[in-house]
Amino acid sequence: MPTLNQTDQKMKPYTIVGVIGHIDHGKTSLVAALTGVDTDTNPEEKRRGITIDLGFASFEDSEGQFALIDAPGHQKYIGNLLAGVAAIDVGLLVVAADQGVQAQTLEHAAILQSLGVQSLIVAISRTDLASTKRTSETSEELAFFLDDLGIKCYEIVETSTKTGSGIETLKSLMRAKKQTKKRATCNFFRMPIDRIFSKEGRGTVLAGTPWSGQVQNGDELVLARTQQSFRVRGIEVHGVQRDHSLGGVRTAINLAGIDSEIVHRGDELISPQSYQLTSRILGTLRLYKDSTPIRCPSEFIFHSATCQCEARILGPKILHPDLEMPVIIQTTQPIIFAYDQSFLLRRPYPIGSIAAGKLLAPLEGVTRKTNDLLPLAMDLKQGDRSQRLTNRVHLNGELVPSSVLLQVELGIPENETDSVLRGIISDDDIYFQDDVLVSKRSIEQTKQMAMRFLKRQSMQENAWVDEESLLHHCTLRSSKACSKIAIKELVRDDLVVQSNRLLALKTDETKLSKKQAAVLQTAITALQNNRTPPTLKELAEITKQSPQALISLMRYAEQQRRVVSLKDGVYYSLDTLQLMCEELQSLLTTQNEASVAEIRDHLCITRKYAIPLLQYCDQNSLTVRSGEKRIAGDNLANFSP
Ligand SMILES: Nc1nc2c(ncn2[C@@H]2O[C@H](COP(=O)(O)OP(=O)(O)O)[C@@H](O)[C@H]2O)c(=O)[nH]1
Ligand SMILES: [Mg+2]
Repeated sequence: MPTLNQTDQKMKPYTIVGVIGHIDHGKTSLVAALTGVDTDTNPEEKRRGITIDLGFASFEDSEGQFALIDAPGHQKYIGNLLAGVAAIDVGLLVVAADQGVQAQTLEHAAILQSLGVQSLIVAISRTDLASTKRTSETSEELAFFLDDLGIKCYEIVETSTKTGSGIETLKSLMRAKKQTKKRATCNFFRMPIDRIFSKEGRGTVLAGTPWSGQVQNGDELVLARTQQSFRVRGIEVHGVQRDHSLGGVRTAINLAGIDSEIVHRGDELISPQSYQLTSRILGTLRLYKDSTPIRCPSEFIFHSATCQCEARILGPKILHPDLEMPVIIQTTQPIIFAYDQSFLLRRPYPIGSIAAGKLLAPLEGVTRKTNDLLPLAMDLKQGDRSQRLTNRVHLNGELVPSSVLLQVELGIPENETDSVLRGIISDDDIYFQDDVLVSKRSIEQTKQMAMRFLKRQSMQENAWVDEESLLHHCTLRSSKACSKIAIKELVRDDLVVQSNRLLALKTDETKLSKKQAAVLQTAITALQNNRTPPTLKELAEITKQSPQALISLMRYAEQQRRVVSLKDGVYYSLDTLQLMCEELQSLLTTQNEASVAEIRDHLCITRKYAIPLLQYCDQNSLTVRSGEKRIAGDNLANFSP
């Protein structure tokens, strides 16, 4: 929503008034009476005597500046109206005294309410064409319908542009509703474009009401849809050149080198690396109460900010009238997302707006099913700021808490982001690792997935899986950071055992199949009391297994502390290794240091075994290299493998 920035001291209170109502009820005439400007400027508008596109005019007095947006009343141009009223502060609903309440009177009132416009003024217009009785009937009729819509708070004024009656009262009502409150706002600039025009010698000018942030001459802005960057060459506010503008103020921006052909109403200008485009969104929606229930998926015309496109509501299965429901929206065009942004749904047939709602989270990169996602919408809507962040982390599984995420996607004002973040990091449900927030729930899910994978592998006689493969499997559904934490915790909690880069489910031997146990026993028998035992390849031949399947069993035996694995596929039974280490100790006690050849001969082994054995000894501080020789290491005296 528009905001005024306290830092902009020079500006008077500034209020945008959206003028709405049924066609021919006197909106354009009222704007002219208030501002002296005829907003029906285009030739077709003149010829047909109707407003097709948005009109803009303003007046200023000692108390403030009022920007008026004259919206077209005709149903056919309601898209233009929506683009215009997306960022207004006050609604001015015009109802002709002589015509009474008409279809668009009510639709427009409902739209304003859906968009969350709090301030409403009603002008009962053209009173010179109606009797006093008729005028008060129109007034009563309107009160009845507004009450039915749940709109209770509004001011009412009777006007005639012909006689000038009520115009001053209308002005003073507007002054009473002027925008003086400064709202906390997001730092990133965003301006939905509602008007594009060319100016002699200056090229294309894009106008709209910035929703957030500030813009300065010379800034770089991005046309969101095309992701092209342009430099700001000029800024105008109500026809006056300015060096900057800000949220909530009607602004016209001249961009260097932009071609008017590439910009359309509904496009947005944003600061670089700020707002994101999305086309799948979690939100909530309320179907108007006069609607029938609607089955989903179902197609609608979608309006948000100044953009209009088609959208599909993917879920839930049925939308019930007058009930706030979580929804998943798929738009045909990517749109700019901000937390709590209003949207409206219309149907081309039967014609009219049918529902309104709020956007709560972009679903880019979220692969969870509709039924899992829908329950999160209400939590995102209702929770306090830190719950909101927690829920977003649960939704995405993992998030980088950037200022764009916090300010734009969660609506947390900049001065509160630190405390919200500190609060959530001390939360047991969220992990903060490598600058990433990870949800405990998604770690638990990833753990289960990893366990299932290891179980499947072990049933295929491949109990030992290398870490990369397990990580790869987990990242099919979870993020890398989350998968890493999950694996680390499984090992920490002793559910999974790790041997170098290999991982397996922790089981006991009874869980080996009979066949596996027999194969392992054959292999271990071949190793026992053997200083030059068969290596892995030879063991595979002896046991008639593939080396891959045997590795898995040998890792298991290692975990069970029955064998020790050295380099180059050499395995020793535990007692053989122990015996050789004792012999090595006595050698290095008698002669302080020994060469590889001396050790080899002393232990009665060949070089093929001596090299991996000494590597193992060096790694475990049983021996220490000293040039070409070995001396006793710290652990040799009391070694147990
Ligand atoms: N007599 C009278 N005619 C009015 C008044 N206001 C508007 N009109 C006429 O009503 C018609 C529609 O007015 P306009 O401002 O274009 O309505 P809009 O479609 O709501 O913008 C025009 O012919 C106006 O001259 C009024 O206060 N008194
Ligand atoms: Mg008009």
